[in-house]
Formats: sequence, C-alpha cells, structure tokens
Amino acid sequence: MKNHSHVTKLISLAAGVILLGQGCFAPRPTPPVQAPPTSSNPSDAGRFVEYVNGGFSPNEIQIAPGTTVTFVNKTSQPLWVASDPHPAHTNLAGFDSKTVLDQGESYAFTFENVGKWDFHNHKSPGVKGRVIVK
Ligand SMILES: [Cu+2]
Repeated sequence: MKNHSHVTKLISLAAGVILLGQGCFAPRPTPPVQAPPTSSNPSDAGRFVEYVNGGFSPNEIQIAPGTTVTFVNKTSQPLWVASDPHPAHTNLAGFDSKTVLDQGESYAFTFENVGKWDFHNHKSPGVKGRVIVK
C-alpha cells in the first residue's frame, strides 16, 4: 500500500511537470508586482502627514534624520503647521509654515535634528502631532 501511494505521487508529479512544460508555450498574464511597504523603509525620500477632520493623520511618525515630511490639508479648515510651543514656535527653528494652508495645499519640512518635535495647527492650537527623529 505504501509503495503504491508513492508511485501515485510520482505520476502526479510527472503530470505536473508536463503541464508546466506546456505552460511555457502559452502566453500567461504577468502577476502584478507587489510594491514593498513604504512605511518600514528607512531610506524613504519623504513622508506624508494629512490634516483630516479630527486631527493629524498619523498624529505621530518616526523618521530618520534628513527625511522630508509633507503636511497636506485634506479639510476645508485652515491649517498652519508650526512647532510647539504655541504661539512662539521656538522648539524647532524653521518648522513653521508661516502661512495658512487651504484645502489641498501642503507644506514640506526636512527634519535634520534628532529629537521629539511636537507641533500643532496654529489656527487651532489644540490639534497636535509629533515627529520623532532618530
Ligand atoms: Cu501656534
């Protein structure tokens, strides 16, 4: 009985090889190439933070020094991205859009300094987020 099932396996294996061989002559659709997940790639050229109804999304991201983060306003509310503390914006010099971003507009900032950089919407200071550079 054992031998018999072994032979059966060999036959089905051989059949499979023959089918594969025939496949070589028939055009086949190319399977879609799956893109690697961008969130876990430390050599990202850039990252995005969206301003949505309810706040920044994600409201905390971790990046490597030298990464550019682009903040995009996805709401009809005014967005003014700025470093904490409000209203001085002095924790991280230069991290301040200095103007209102309307719906669809964006502001990009490159984080060179290691640290935890809290920020807020200057037009709605209770809405906060954090960029961790390490
Ligand atoms: Cu402010």
